[in-house]
Amino acid sequence: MAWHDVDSWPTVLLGPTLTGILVTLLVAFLIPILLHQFLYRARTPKTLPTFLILGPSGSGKTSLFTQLERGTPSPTHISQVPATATATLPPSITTESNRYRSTEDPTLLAQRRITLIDTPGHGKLRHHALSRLSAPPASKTKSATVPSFPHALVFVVDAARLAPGSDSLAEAAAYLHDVLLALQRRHARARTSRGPGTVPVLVAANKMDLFTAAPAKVVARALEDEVGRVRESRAKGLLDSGGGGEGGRAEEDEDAGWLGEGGEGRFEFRQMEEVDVLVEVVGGNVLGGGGPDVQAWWEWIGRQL
Ligand SMILES: Nc1nc2c(ncn2[C@@H]2O[C@H](COP(=O)(O)OP(=O)(O)O)[C@@H](O)[C@H]2O)c(=O)[nH]1
Ligand SMILES: [Mg+2]
Repeated sequence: MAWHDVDSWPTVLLGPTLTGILVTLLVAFLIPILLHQFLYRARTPKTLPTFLILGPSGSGKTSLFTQLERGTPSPTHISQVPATATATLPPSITTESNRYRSTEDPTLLAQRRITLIDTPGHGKLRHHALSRLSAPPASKTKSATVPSFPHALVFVVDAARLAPGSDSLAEAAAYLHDVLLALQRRHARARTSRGPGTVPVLVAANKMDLFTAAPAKVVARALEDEVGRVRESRAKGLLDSGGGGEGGRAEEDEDAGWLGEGGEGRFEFRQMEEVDVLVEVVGGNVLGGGGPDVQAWWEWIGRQL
């Protein structure tokens, strides 16, 4: 039977028959629905972008975590294990990828949610945070329970306790140095020439409500100076213990590393841009008589989405 015969199936479909009409209707209505389903699935991320909160003990990480989650800081306790929560961006914040979208757009709402992870700051518990910095990204880890590399980092410091020469400054800088070095190593390990992608790091200079708090610019300088001192002393320590032997050198090349490659003199956060780590120091406060001031931090979070 040829296709142009009166009773062949193309002729039947094109003719004014009930089957033809039904098939046409089905196709006309199903295709847009299926297409929408397909595109929507592909565009909606399965996991929310993760913001990892770290920093020394007492800097205000848990206060910030609850403030961003609930809009109010709650009484905090000493954190022993990482805590996870979902937060929604306040309406006043525009995300970078949705700058030109109408605020009425329903897809906007789905993209305004983030996952926050609060980590313990105590020296012995920092592995919780640091282990995530060498983890594969969320898109590669199948299970949600396995720690994955975060979308961005929030390093909280107490801006009122960063006086030059103080122990608290030394502690904050040593932790920050280790975090930045972990990110630099991750970049060096990447097999593709494009690298593992940029990592935004917010240094949240907290407790700006206290009159002893230094402004963000001063906090940035103090941290840069002290991180520079940490990298000097780490390099010296390695040379001393390396002993100049063959084994010592090989180990040094693999495991050590000078933070901010290339930069020999003063350490600056800008040197981290070479390894796609973008550090920004922004001031604010979670508590305080005048109420919390976390708007600038929310704006930074919005710029990373
Ligand atoms: N004045 C002031 N105190 C704060 C601020 N944020 C946190 N704190 C206090 O700092 C202390 C440590 O806070 P916490 O969130 O437990 O720090 P964490 O150890 O980093 O989790 C608590 O007593 C908080 O009340 C702030 O913005 N201003
Ligand atoms: Mg805490």
